[in-house]
Amino acid sequence: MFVVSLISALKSARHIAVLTGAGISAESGIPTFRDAQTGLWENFDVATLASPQGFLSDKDLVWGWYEWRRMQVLKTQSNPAHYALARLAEQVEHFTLITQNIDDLHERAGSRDVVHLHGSLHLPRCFSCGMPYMFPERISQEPADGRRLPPPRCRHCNGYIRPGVVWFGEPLPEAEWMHAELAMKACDVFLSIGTSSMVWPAAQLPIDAAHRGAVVVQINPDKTSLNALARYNLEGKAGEILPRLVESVVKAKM
Ligand code: BV8
Ligand code: ZN
Repeated sequence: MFVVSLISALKSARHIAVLTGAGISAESGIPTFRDAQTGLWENFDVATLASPQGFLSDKDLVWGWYEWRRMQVLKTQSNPAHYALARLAEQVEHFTLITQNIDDLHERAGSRDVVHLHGSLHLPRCFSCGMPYMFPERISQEPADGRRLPPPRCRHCNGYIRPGVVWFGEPLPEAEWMHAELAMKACDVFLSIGTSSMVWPAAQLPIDAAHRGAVVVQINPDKTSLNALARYNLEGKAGEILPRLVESVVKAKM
């Protein structure tokens, strides 16, 4: 199923770095960024919705979108791809899992120290003073096609609560970015999984890893700009490929 040299590279790696994108959560039923937006958000451009300008121009639309997405995540569970990465982490001395995703499906599959480059749905904060906001225990049922929802207000300064994510045009969190760059510089193998490699600067990580001589492996059903640089392009679904790939590595280590 996998070429011997790929298994051998993974088996002998001291440090494996992984970058995941929305594609790894697709088999959990969470639509990827590139999939058509549905319902209320069908005719809105994602890059506008996921931006400070978008929020400031229509807070209820944007907050409603994130609450709809958060409900989706709360109602779903990790898939075999998430579990396979948690298992792979146990096979190697150093393992860094970097994600562009704002869901917690890696954590719920047992992955630890996940580096969230684009923040998290579960860490809302005040747009004005940055004060963290605690979601109420009771989970509201969002309608299937979504709805506008006024964001809560900050109890500290009465500002608007915003999602704890990195929007387009906003800088990535410094500590997370440094962590990701260090892993890119130190790794022997870099796995890029379920990302269209179109969002920067995250997309730069596998490119720089390849340029410094790491073995870059891409897992994606579609071709991306990384195909030209990756040493191995495994075309298919992460939930099908990753469990088999990790099983092969575990067997090779026996
Ligand atoms: C910034 C959180 C600067 C919100 C997101 C060059 C350098 C730096 C910046 C830029 C640059 N060029 C352009 C920019 C600006 C911009 C950018 O990249 N624009 C793009 C559109 C060109 N970047 C930024 O604005 C970044 N900020 O650079 O700040 C700065 C510095 C100092 C001071 C001020 C500013 C911030 C970018 C972060 C944006 N936030 N998410 C939210 O989620 O709502 S990005 C968002 O896009 C998500 O994180 C998501 O992950 C990502 C989309 O990418 P993917 O994850 O790849 O998902 P996608 O749907 O695209 O693809 C899914 C893939 O999965 C597909 O390939 C599909 O085939 C595959 N797939 C499907 N099914 C499966 C599968 N794979 C495996 N298995 C399956 N079953
Ligand atoms: Zn505040």
